[in-house]
Amino acid sequence: MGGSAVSRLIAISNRVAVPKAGKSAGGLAVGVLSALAEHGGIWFGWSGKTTETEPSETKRSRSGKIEFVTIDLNADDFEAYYNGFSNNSLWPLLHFMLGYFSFRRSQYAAYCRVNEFFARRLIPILEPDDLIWVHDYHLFPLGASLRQAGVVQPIGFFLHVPFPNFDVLRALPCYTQILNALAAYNVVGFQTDRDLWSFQDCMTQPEIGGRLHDDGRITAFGRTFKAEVFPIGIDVEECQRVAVENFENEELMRLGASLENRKLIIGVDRLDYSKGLELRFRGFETLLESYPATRGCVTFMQIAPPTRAGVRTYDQIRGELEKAAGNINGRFAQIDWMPIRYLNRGYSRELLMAIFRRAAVGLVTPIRDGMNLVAKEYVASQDPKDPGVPVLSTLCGAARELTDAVLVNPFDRQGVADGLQKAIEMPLHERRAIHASMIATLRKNDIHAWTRRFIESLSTP
Ligand code: ADQ
Repeated sequence: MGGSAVSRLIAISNRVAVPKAGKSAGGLAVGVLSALAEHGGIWFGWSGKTTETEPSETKRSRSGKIEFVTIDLNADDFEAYYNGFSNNSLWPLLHFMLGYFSFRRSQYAAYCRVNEFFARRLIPILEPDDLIWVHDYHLFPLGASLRQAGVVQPIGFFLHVPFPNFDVLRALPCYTQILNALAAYNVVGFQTDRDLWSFQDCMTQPEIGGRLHDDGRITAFGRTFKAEVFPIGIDVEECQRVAVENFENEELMRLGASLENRKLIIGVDRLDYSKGLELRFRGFETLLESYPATRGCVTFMQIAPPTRAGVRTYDQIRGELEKAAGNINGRFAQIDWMPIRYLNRGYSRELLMAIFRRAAVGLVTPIRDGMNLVAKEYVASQDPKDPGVPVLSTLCGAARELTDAVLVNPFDRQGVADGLQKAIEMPLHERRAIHASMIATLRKNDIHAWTRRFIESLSTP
């Protein structure tokens, strides 16, 4: 690992997921936790608490090799920074969904203020040999704020979500400032080559004036930096172990008994419009319409806990989804069979991995997703002797690696239905063959490789 073995890693994200019994971490948190567990270091970010007055001092706690350092945020600033600019401007923009996009200057100003506040609170804990790794779109300007305050240590940035092309990005009135802020990092990392190409294209637009060098570095806004692809992975062995260990627990037994001999199709997502859940329900409806033999023989279980409650669009999609599930169940249900089981809550990681192993099909059809770890976890949890089949959207990062999955366009209802039918009917020898090749890909690009490659790049000038 070169110089990185002696450097301390400082990971920074909006939210710090201090491990709690019975609570499972989301996508970004799984990656950051694993990087820090391996390397040791500090995880710095928001505590999850807001205050009406000036936020109190930073809080520190430790668990094994990881020190958690958290700060509270002012309630008004948090609302504008998080629900405002991060989730009403950047999230839809970065997922190519301009229909959900809105912009307010006051929210962007609060976003910059919160990033400066993060920098002010971080600086006192930094040491000369530290490697600083900033995560995700909430913190685009953090590197620039740290540089302005004189921080000279290497600072890297990883974007967990997609990066859109220039014609989408320029809907954001402050897009130049965002690109300028990204040029302050030593390394800017993306999930897939497509995200990197979009970023390179944005940086080299005539109005930006950047230059792409042969070695992949970019010079823009007076600075030269690396921009590279680091597809995030999972801990394959851990997923397999957790799935096997929990396969015979009581809840799994009850699930098995309730399914009788029906095949289980599983979907697991945060309740977010980017995950394409209503379209997914309609794709399943088309399966029941086009392939009548599936009626009474398959059960689709969608687990989707609400996120970002209080943000209008999130409350709205929750209502729409409940309506679609009720509508499809009303149309096709039989006295002893309910086509869709829609569970509007989170489950433990232990139970999820075991449910994945029980499911004949993993239905993962976001309309945009940086990577999508559920797709990878589904594949890793399978029994290699009798594996299930992922039906995967072409519009998520994971589809760039899991090329042997049944790939579908989530907007094409019939295509999703045909994909589901293909997965349901796939013969054992074919399921085994595609599973073996997907597992080999997941092992090569696992979470340890992700961490190692990013830290190596950040420690090499
Ligand atoms: P997310 O959008 O959160 O992550 P994803 O990559 O699928 O999406 O990760 C979700 C994680 O949360 C998985 O580990 C999953 O097991 C867990 N999870 C999901 N639903 C759950 C539920 N109902 N109960 C309990 N756990 C649940 C963001 C980006 C992704 C990118 C990741 C990592 O949007 O594109 O893959 O970061 O970079």
